[in-house]
Amino acid sequence: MRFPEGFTWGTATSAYQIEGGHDADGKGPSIWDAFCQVPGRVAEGDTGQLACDHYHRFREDVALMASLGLKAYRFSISWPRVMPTGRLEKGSIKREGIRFYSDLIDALLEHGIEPWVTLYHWDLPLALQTERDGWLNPEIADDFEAYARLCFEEFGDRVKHWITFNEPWVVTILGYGQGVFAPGRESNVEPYIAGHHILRSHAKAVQCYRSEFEHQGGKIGITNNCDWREPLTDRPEDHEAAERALLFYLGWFADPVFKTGDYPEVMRERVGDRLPEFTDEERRSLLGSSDFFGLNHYTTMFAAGASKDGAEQSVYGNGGISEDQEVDLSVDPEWELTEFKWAVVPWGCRKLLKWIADRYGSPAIYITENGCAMDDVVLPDGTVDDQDRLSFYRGYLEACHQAIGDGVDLRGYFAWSLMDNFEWASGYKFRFGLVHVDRQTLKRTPKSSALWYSDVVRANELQGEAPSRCLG
Ligand code: PNW
Repeated sequence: MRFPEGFTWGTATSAYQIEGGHDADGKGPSIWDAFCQVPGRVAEGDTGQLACDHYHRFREDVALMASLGLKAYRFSISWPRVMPTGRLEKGSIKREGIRFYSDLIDALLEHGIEPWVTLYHWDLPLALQTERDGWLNPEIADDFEAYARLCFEEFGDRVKHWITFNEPWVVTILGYGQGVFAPGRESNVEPYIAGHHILRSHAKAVQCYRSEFEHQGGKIGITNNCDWREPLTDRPEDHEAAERALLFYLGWFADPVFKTGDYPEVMRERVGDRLPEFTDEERRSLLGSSDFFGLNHYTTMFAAGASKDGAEQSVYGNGGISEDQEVDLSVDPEWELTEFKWAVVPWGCRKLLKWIADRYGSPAIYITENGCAMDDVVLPDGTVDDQDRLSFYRGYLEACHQAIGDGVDLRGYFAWSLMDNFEWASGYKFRFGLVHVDRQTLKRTPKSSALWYSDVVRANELQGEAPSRCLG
């Protein structure tokens, strides 16, 4: 099984999950620094204060990436590390923070690893939350644009792939709807407002990049997350429920950018006044505002038309504001579960890719995250023989390959994650990494699946010379 020439192979991380150095060199606090201090919000009272200490040890980590044969590395910039207050004010830019990312980018390029940079992976500067209501404030679009411009200016000579936002759905539903992620708010109105201003902020940053930095010759886009929703039965109401669930999950953020410049009709009908309206100019600037379709995909659930006693079975509830969707979700008890309780269903990945290609006119898709949490059983030699993760990656990469066979324009795949890290409200309990991180000593050791994954990468590089080492 061979992937198309030029297919991008990488891993992904995010700043707060790996960097540590939470107050190093004048970094400002983020909403996640604060959220971790609220008793009970994060398992075991864990925080990202030290995390993988990547801020101090990034050169070792880049060497690990090189040893895995990675061609691309997706990471995020911590906004409060480069702009501690989040706003462009006199003296508000931290040169030390900029220096860190600049050195990281140089180290990657020296190893032939292409940097893919996410501007917002959830660590909002705390002052923007406490003083200005975070993503609920329309003016945040100007602050985000100023921050994005700074990044383009400082790093755009070397960074050719930008992602404005990681997973607006998580920011809004988990951060403003269910309150399980920072800033910890619970509402059935605020997610739609926050989502609205995230989309406006995205469009502004893209406009800025395209009008002022065209000469840098890079690409810019947005990454959304979506699980697959399979109709529970052949009943029409279950088919409608599955489609509705996908539109509330992914269509919410993807239709405005890739299809119509506006929210899906079914959301307008069901959410009514709680769903804000775009101006004509905003619609125009949103439509076409992504050079590629970034997708984070993890799992699959069945969807059925809602019954009153509908069960919620996912870790984070049913994938949106449930009363607005009226969809019951469930899983097949036969499906294998990861430690995170997300079901392993590779065919769901293939179907979702096809659904995206069909709905959005075959965009260039990059899977910017896919992976699983599995327990690490450490062997006496310090390595981890993680057969479960290995079979997860084999299954999902086969599904990706099949999707390409179905005509989907899939251009790349980033494994989540490079190494075990701070898994948000779950702290350090779950291990998503290709590299084992020993939390006592912060020693890092490749797991067996990491070696297998690097075989896939290298086999593709060899272009037909070593079929026996290829996937399948
Ligand atoms: C993503 N859901 O988060 C994030 O981009 C990563 O930072 C994170 O570590 C990874 O997936 C694993 O959790 C998600 O509830 C969190 O559907 C929750 C959901 C999806 C993605």
